[in-house]
Amino acid sequence: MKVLLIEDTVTSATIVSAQLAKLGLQTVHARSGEAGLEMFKQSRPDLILLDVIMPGLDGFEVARRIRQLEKDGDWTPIIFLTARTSDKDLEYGIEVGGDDYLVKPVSEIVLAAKVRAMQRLAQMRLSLLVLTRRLDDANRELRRLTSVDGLTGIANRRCFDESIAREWQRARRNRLPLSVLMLDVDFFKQYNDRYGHQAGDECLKAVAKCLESELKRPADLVARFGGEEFVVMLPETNSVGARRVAEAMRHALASLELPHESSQVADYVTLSAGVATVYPAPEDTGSVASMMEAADRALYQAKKSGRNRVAL
Ligand code: GH3
Ligand code: MG
Ligand code: MG
Ligand code: MG
Ligand code: MG
Repeated sequence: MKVLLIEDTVTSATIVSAQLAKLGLQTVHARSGEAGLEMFKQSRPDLILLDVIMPGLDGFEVARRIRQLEKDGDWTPIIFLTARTSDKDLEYGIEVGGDDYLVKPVSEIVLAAKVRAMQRLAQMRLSLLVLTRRLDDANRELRRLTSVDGLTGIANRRCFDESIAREWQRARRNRLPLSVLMLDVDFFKQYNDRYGHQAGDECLKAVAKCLESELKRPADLVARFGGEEFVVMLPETNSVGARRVAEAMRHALASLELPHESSQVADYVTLSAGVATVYPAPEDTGSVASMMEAADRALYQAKKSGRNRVAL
């Protein structure tokens, strides 16, 4: 533990330094408020013992400046060591940022006890910082867990719902197009029947990864909507662009040629996609739900007209 003693009177400083040395504490001594502030900046002490009456910057002003210099969450304990005995002075010392106020001369026993009290406070503060960091980590993990699909690791429905609501409002405010794709794996029930549920799960993971790798913009989002259905949000994308993305995804999955012997459209895993694009305006009364329904209807058309295709 390093102590910064700011004291203009040499005899006084010598006595306190000796007392601190007996306590096993390393002391640096500044003989003025100005020098004390410099030493504070350079040596970052664990404790400051601060005289009040000094030529130039007095102790109260030094304490005030130290508190200003400290960054958020920083704290160095300050104990005033002074000849001023009035309650008003004590009150003022605490107000400007001091943590304790001792009247000179201070006995070795009192000084030792007060130093120990500050050490205990500093320790508590450290524990609190550690706890806060753990809480932040836990919060971040919780947010991740509630927005990620457990099987595939991509966004889940909840995350999608939140994102699309936000994007819808943004699109409305800025009169920008917004597109969604509904994707559904073709004949997936047969895939499970043929290869087993475990293989089905692996297949869904591969599909998710494949779809995600087709996203180009940071604002785009692919989520697992449920079962073997996926949904893609494409902000600032018109229907031409949306269709292009849907086709790219369909093509990317087909190109993997994941074997699917029980499919009636190909001998590998394929998907069908429905595209919906809206151009909402601020006065628009439409809703996210109606856009999703439109995408779902388009998906139904894609299924009905043969699967492994994109419909608008
Ligand atoms: P279609 O081409 O019309 O979409 O036919 P389909 O068989 O894919 O559609 P259907 O909705 O009849 O069946 C979906 C199947 O997806 C049924 C269900 O067992 C399977 N499935 C849904 N979620 C999961 C999952 O998490 N893991 C696995 N392995 N299978 C799932
Ligand atoms: Mg003095
Ligand atoms: Mg389905
Ligand atoms: Mg179905
Ligand atoms: Mg399906």
